[in-house]
Amino acid sequence: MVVQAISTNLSYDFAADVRAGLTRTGQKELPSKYLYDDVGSALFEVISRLPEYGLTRADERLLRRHAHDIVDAVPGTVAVAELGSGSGKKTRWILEALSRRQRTFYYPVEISRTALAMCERELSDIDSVSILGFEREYLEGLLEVSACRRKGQRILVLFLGSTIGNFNREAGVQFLSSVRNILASGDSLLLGTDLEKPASQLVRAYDDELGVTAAFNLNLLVRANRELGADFDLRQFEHEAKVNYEARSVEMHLRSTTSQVVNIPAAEVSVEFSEGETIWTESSHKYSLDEISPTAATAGFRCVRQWVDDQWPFAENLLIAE
Ligand code: AVJ
Repeated sequence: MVVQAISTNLSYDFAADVRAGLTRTGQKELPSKYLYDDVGSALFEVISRLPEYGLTRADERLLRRHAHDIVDAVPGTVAVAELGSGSGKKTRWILEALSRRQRTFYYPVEISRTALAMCERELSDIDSVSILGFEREYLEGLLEVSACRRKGQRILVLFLGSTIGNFNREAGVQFLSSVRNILASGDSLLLGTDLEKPASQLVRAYDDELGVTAAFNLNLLVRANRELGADFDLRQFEHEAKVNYEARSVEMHLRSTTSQVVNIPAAEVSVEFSEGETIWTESSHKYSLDEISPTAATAGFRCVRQWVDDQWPFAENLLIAE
C-alpha cells in the first residue's frame, strides 16, 4: 500500500462566484460545489445515513453486490480514477474486486481536502492498491491522471453517487463529452445515476425531518460570513426543497423570509433581497433508466451494462469510450 497526495491547485474563486451569482438579474444562485467545505462534506456524510435519503446506500449496495460483475465487464488492465471520492467507503468494493486480478492504482480526485484524507485513510488497508490523491477539480485531475498513465494501461473512471445530477441534462452531456475527450477508446466510466421517483419522496429526501439538509444548505451562508466577511443573518433565511417537473430535478433554495440587505465585503457587494426571494443553490436531476444509453452515446460512450437497486431507484451504468 502506498498513499500520497498532490495538494491544492484549486482554480475556483468563491468571492467572484458569489458576486456573480447574487448580482445577476432574475434568479439568484450560488454554485453547488461550495456546499462541500469541511463542514458541508461532514454534513453530507450524515445526510447519506438519513432514512429519507436512500441514494448513497443504494449506490453502495449496488457496488457491494455487483463488484465482481462490474469489474468483469471492464476491459483491460485499468488504473482507477474517481471523480469526487467522498469518504471512499463504497469504492472499496470495486478496488477489492479489481485487486484480485491486478495490482491497482487508485487516483481519487476531490476538492475537499478532508474528504480526500478520509478516503485515503479508509482505503489504505487494501493490500495491492496504491493511492495517489489529487486535490483538484474533476477534469483537471482526470487530465493529470490520464497524462501519467503507462503504455497500454486503461483507465476506469468512477463517477458515483449521482453527482452527474448536479448538472442540468445539457451540461451533463457536455461534462461526459469532456471526460470522453480526456480518455482513450476502450477506457471505461462507471456512472451512478439516481432514477426518477415520486415528488413526495424527493421532497422528503431533500428536506429531512431532522434538518440536516437544511443545515447543509445554510452552511453556504455561514461559509460566506466566515470567508468573505458577509453578514447573512441565518434566522432570516430558510431551506427549501422543490421539485422542478420540467427539468425532472429537485432543487434546493435558500429563501429570504424578509426584505433585507446583505453586505459581502470580500465580494465588494451589497445584495438586496425581497421577502420570499430565493437563492438557488443546487439541482439534483433524476434520470430514467432508458435515457442513459442515448445520453452516453451522444457523449461518445457505449452503455454496456446497467445495474438497478431493488430498494431505491438508482442505477450503476457501465460506459465504454468508443
Ligand atoms: C451528492 C450531489 C448526489 O444531489 O443528492 C444531498 C447532494 N444535496 N442532499 C444529491 C445532496 C442535498 C447529493 N449529491
